[in-house]
Amino acid sequence: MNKIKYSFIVVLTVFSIISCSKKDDEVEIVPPKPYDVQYAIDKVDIQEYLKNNYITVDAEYNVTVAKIPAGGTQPNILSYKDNAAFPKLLSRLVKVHEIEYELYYLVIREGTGEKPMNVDGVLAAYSGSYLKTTAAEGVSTQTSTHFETVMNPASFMDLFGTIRGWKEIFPQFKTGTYSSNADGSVKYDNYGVGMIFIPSGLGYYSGGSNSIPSYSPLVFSFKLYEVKRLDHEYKIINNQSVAEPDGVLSMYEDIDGDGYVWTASELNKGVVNPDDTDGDGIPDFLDTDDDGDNYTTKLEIKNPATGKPYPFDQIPTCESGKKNYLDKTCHP
Ligand SMILES: [Ca+2]
Ligand SMILES: [Ca+2]
Ligand SMILES: [Ca+2]
Ligand SMILES: [Ca+2]
Repeated sequence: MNKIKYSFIVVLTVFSIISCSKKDDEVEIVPPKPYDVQYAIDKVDIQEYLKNNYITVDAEYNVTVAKIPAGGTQPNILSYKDNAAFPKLLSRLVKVHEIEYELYYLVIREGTGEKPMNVDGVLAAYSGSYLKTTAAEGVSTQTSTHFETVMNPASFMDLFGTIRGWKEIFPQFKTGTYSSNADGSVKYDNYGVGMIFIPSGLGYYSGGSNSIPSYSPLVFSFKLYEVKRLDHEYKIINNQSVAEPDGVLSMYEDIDGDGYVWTASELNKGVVNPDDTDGDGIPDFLDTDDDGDNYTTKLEIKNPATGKPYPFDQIPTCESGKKNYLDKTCHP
């Protein structure tokens, strides 16, 4: 889990470096490889992986991946491409880094509950591996190295702080149903189960992360248990991000309603951000003044019943079984 969160910390650090003026003692950094060059390599490696491996899914929806042995008749993962039934291998086009990625994901089960958007909190079990392909004397060998498994997630992860591959694919799945175990713990059923096959440009890229080497394509299997709606505005104080929510949940700041909101750096150059009302380069979900009239959104949103702005810190008490959120309403 820490590894996934790490990318957000890195992003914030990069922001703070960029915002400082250039200093004489600036260290020289080896420039990362061009994204198009690395993607061409990763694309081939991921295709190889999809061709050479098969999955088994147990009764608890745990996914195991194994190499098809010589002469083996197991269906490879690629054989599920656009399958009518599940598992179904699909892909999303991701336009970033001035190129277009085809991001593959496998739907093992869609789920029956609610979909997160790409900046919601998710409670998810997952297992991750990275791929490495080496060529020696004309023979190419592909290895998959497991780096982390979280079977019983204890806390929500904000997808905003995760790698791009996660942000793109989790919104394609739904949560499921809940019941109580005899010991009082929550039992999850009918939740979404899937896999993602992530080119390094949509993962940790040149930086790697902990045990994950730079330029590694990543493979995750996951189960989506719960979604938590979040409110994201923040300000930077002493290089730390400090929450400054405007009271409008990020899901309601998705102006074009496509289920995704992006920062300027997550879009190709010249693309107009459909979720940036005043066009100042800061999308509404991070903008404390969405319409750019110099009055903060927080003080502008009105209670439809009274026509007056909400007292911001006043969070309603919700009936049992519902949670209150910063948009001042109660949700199941
Ligand atoms: Ca907000
Ligand atoms: Ca959107
Ligand atoms: Ca804006
Ligand atoms: Ca305003």
